[in-house]
Amino acid sequence: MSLSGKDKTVVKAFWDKVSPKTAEIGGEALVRMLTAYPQTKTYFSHWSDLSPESAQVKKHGATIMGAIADAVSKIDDLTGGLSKLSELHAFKLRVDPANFRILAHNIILVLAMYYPNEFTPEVHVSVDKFLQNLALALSERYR
Ligand code: HNI
Repeated sequence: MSLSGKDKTVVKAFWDKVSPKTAEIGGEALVRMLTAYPQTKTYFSHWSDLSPESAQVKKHGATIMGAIADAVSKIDDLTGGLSKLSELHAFKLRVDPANFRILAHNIILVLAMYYPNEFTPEVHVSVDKFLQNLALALSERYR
């Protein structure tokens, strides 16, 4: 399921549109992942507050969205572009890669909430493909 030229154009344009709100979107997506998929909390057990109000969680949501914005700029080579981050999640953080798809799902959900008009079915399919490719690239160094 590789990204077509059109997918890339759609993703880049949509990411330009959401860029002013990415910190907020990332925070909301991470809070929702930790709440609705509580098994994901184990990786953040060293944090003092994992509640929906947690400043630490919100800040990390912004960090993740920063990394995704960077991935958009490397959309032609996600595997190479995300190799360092994949290595970190595989060997240091030891995050089960199934969780990348869970986070991707939550990001899609929040994008649809924040941009009910702009997040058309056409944008949805391209962003979904992009995030699945990103999850795959992040899983690359596990094997
Ligand atoms: Ni993830 C740290 C990016 C999914 C658990 N993660 C990071 C950092 C970035 C990042 C950037 C900071 C790295 C650094 O300090 O150098 N993470 C991403 C991206 C995705 C992702 C782009 C997928 C879209 N991470 C996940 C998922 C989990 C996860 C799904 C667990 C469920 N990440 C972590 C943990 C840390 C982390 C744990 C370390 C947090 C800390 O500061 O202690």
